[in-house]
Amino acid sequence: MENSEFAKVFWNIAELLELKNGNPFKVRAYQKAAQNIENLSDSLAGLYKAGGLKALENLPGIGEAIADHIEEIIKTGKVKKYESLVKEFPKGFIEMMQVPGIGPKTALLLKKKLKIDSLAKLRRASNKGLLKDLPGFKEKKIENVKKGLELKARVKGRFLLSEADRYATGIVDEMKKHKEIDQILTAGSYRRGQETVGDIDILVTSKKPEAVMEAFTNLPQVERTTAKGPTRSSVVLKNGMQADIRVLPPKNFGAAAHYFTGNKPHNIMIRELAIKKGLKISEYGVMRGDKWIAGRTEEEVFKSVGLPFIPPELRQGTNEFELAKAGKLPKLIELSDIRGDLHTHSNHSDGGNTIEEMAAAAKELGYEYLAMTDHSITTRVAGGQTEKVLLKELDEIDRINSKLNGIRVLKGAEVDILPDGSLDFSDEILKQLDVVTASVHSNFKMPREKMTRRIIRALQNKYVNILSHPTGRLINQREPYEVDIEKVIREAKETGTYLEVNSYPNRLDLSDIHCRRAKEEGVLLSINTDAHAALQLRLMKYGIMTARRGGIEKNDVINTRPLAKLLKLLYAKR
Ligand code: DGT
Ligand code: CA
Ligand code: CA
Ligand code: ZN
Repeated sequence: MENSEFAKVFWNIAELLELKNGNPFKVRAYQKAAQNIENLSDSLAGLYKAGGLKALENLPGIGEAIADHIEEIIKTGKVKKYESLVKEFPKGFIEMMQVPGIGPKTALLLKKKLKIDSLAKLRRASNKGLLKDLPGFKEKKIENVKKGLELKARVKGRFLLSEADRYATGIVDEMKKHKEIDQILTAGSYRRGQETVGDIDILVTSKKPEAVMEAFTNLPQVERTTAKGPTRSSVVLKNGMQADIRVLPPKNFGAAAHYFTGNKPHNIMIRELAIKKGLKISEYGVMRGDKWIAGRTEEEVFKSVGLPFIPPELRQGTNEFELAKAGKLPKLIELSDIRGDLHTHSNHSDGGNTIEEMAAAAKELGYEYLAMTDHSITTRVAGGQTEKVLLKELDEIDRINSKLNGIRVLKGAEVDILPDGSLDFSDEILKQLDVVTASVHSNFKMPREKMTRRIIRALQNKYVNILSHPTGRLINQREPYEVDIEKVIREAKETGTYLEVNSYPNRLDLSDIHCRRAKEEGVLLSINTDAHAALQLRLMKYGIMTARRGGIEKNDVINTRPLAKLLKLLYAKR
């Protein structure tokens, strides 16, 4: 049983309780549990096996009740509470509710008037134009339902990078235990660091392919095997994701690694380049006529067409060949360049750990600094704090800093950008902080102009250092709010505000494309985790992958600077 499966049960329980107008604290508790579980790097089942209920209860956001549910799922595969909740709703209701833009009222109306109780039926009705006859279905509403259906169709079968990572890493670790395996590599969109991954592509060299196939199809992560051959197999994993494996002779490994890393347009471009040089590149190697001339390593493949190694994240079939030819490939930022995290939460707002625990975890990662940016007043649901409470937190940070060695906790806050663009902490308070990140957490559905003006006004505040998760999108869940990101980028440049790359796996916001735009405009970035628990500080790698796809280098990112330089950059706006 995978973490994502547990999380899904709790998301669903939260949703159903919310529909019943259940206790909002309970709803929040289930959501929090689900979110924390999704972002856990250890497996829940493993933790339970090693430490029982106690180990579960020690996790952030997991109380006794939820730990019991987890145990129940492990032992019986289901949760009674959830099953009985589901029974309280009409058939198809829950499926409909999963379409963004459809709430409970709409779902009931659709059922009553048009007998719609499945996505397929909804799609048909929408295509036939039947929705417009329903009471309250104006153009805007119909548009929203259509968009929801589209989003639903698009995300089908794509998984968050973090989920692919958890499986890929688990599988590779497990496979490495087998002595028959020499080289192993996960290729495909996962290796390119794409924000979502369709399936996992694994390549192996081995003298005993059959043994490898045996090991692969018997992995604990495997739900069922869909194809098993002497050198190729496909399986469906426990979360429904497909994984393919290929065993190759060492002679072909580099060429295959290159081919299966893709992407497809990149592959087509390199093949055309090869043809111009009288060569042929395939997944088996580089050929001149009938003669195999290269393919053991990816470097060899690139070299055969006169190019340096192009990092996987840049293999997008855009301008990477031009850059490579001109010797202008960026030297991409690496995880080890990061010296601290500038957006994190403690139990002063909705985080699961104390400031001290967060600081200890940051120190363990080798960081020099960690900004505590707990929520301000407006985000009440997230435990936002009043100014008075914040002042107490600042005192606590002073106390902690006087005890700590080798790491400095920076005073910060994540302030809400209110609908009119003002902030919910006064400048009097903000000026006492080292780091202020500002973000939109409410009123997402504003017209584009108004939202753009709202954000720009916040950037103009001289205490705001960072705009957090600038577009508000939630991958596979929510479209970004309507905002003129070009204008925001220019205003960031104008005001000396930094833009965040939020590493939370369902945010990755700024996206790779927007990172690239920001760099072109000379705007510096801050790659942060938005960690709500100490373990989540490790999410940084996903922000790094996203930035790398955007061609970002060490110097483009403020939190690669040593503390003194960072502070200078943070205070430069005042
Ligand atoms: P995904 O799995 O949808 O997230 O994306 P990828 O990029 O991992 O795509 P996948 O798994 O279908 O194939 C892995 C790589 O194999 C792909 O990035 C490029 C290569 N490839 C697959 N099909 C073709 C093809 O028809 N032509 C070329 N040139 N390359 C292909
Ligand atoms: Ca793939
Ligand atoms: Ca594949
Ligand atoms: Zn945050």
